[in-house]
Amino acid sequence: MGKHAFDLSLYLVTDSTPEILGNKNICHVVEAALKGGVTIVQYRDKTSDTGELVRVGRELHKICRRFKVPLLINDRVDVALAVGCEGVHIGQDDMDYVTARKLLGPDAIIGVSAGTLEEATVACDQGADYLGIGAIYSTATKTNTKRILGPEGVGEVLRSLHGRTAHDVRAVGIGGVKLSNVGAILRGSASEIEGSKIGLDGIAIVSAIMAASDPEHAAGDFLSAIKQARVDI
Ligand code: TZP
Ligand code: MG
Repeated sequence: MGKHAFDLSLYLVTDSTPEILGNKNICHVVEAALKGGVTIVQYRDKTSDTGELVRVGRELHKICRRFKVPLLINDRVDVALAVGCEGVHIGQDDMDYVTARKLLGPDAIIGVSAGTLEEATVACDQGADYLGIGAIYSTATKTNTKRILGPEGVGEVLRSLHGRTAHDVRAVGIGGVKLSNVGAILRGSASEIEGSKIGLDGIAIVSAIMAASDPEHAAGDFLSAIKQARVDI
């Protein structure tokens, strides 16, 4: 899978906590979400030990490959290497981008979390393949978020990045995304500068899919809402 072919439209971030996953099997939930149309998956698990991360990561990778969807690992470059998946997603407190790139090589997908324009600019200049910008709204899934940007704040980061860095980086928004606010997020963060459209390439979701009673249906609804919002922009 060529790294430049990846589609950020509907980005699923997993969660293994009982509050969100309940007693469901993570692989079943991810497979259902893939059937519903998720375009990229990040295995995010802050509690399992390394052995478990590698075991579950390999299972998830097998499933994602059947759907030709890339799998990224949150935080852990070593686990991504052990799983042999498409890449990682790193935050500001994780291994730095340059070292991660050295370890993973040019073909890996490396995404970086950015909560401010400064963080976004650095990640972009270093060559991150995409940015995860957030939090858009406050969320019980991650309570240590530094800033709540709102759709307008996300739009401001995207506009300020435009033309400031060597290449146009792609971006997803994350934090508090629900079916009822997808349209507002995509429209509220979109703008146009000198004829070029500036906006999010997709949205990243944890609980609204991972905790859904029917993750396939939930993912399908999100994909339709994203497509509809794109028509409107
Ligand atoms: N980073 C910023 S907010 C967030 C992460 C991982 C959690 C988003 O979770 P949810 O359930 O989609 O609001
Ligand atoms: Mg992290």
